[in-house]
Amino acid sequence: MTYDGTQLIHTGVEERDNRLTVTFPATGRFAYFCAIHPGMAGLVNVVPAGQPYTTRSEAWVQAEAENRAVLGLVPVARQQGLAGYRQTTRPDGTSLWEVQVGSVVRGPTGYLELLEYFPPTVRIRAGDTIRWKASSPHTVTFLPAGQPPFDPFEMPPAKPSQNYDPTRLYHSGVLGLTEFIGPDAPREFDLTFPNPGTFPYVCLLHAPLGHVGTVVVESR
Ligand SMILES: [Cu+2]
Repeated sequence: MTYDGTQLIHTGVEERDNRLTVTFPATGRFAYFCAIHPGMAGLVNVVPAGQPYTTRSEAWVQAEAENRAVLGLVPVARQQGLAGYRQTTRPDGTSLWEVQVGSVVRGPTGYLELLEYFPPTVRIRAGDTIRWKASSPHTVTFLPAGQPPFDPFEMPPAKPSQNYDPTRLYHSGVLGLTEFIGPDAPREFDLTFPNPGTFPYVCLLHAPLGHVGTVVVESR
């Protein structure tokens, strides 16, 4: 594939673990970006013959500076994520818990996202409801015993009942695809937990990176 700035090159989202090889026949500065992750952008600077490339040590120095800038945003992102954690008592005495999914902070050299549920473990009482809210791409997925993880872009959302039943699959679908679909993209998922127990769940996009959560339900 060659790119001179006049045509579209798009990997798509389904071709996972894929490789894209592009040849740049013309000099110039060519910007590219990830259509899913806001602020994830790159630039290819094609210099004329005879001009030096970016060396590995230059790239390293720049990356280190960007790392320092972005890691300084971690406390801000954590605070922002936990700011979305709320408990509301409903007329019947049960609680509605709001849990933010992921927390994005934009900085001068890019953006930082914490791939977490805020908080990762929620302790509630039987009859309470949790509402998860995502403004970036994540899932809330409760896999029944024996069901392996799957590609969340392939499987439609599943909510067989409002009351959580651990023998069934509950899957929000990919929430927060706002940059991709637009403002109408689904952002929320809620479930009621009628019975005590400990129920692990995962984000199918980021579970290998540690994006997992637990709901601990105590008797009322
Ligand atoms: Cu995630």
